[in-house]
Amino acid sequence: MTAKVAIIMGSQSDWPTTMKYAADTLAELGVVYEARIVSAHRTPDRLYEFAKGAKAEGFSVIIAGAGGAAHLPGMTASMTSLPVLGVPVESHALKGQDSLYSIVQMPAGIPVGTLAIGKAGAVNAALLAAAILALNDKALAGRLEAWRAKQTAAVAAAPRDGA
Ligand code: RP5
Repeated sequence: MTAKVAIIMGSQSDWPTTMKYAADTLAELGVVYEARIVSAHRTPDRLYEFAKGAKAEGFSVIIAGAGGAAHLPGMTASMTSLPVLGVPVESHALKGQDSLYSIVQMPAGIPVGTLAIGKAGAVNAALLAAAILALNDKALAGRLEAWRAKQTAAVAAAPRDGA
């Protein structure tokens, strides 16, 4: 089956800490994805080829995660009209605030849907990507509702020690 969601990241180092959680969440929802390393700084030609060809490859949504001077989501969005969801990776020096500011302050005209720093942002990017796809996929819409219901059911009514 063709992957509908592309997960791209600036470095291998973004995968275990952050972007893997986007992939895991999509897998839980039965959404086919493809994960690739595409660096705006180190592999600019790869970025160009990916972004220009993403629609023709069959992708519907792009999740782009990067840290530090995080140009990947914005540069990707500049070269495709597919929805781009940006995940700021938590950096060592500035705890991801640099990543967040790099991604979130896009000038008017080229949108990047920016999520929270780190794991939470990666998980939510996947949930948003699934919600976008679910607009035209009833079965996925059902799985997404079930995922949310399971999460709700897992919240205890009261706190306990050692949990
Ligand atoms: C960014 O630089 C990557 O997205 C990563 O978050 C950060 C550091 O990359 P490495 O030096 O770990 O490869 O481009």
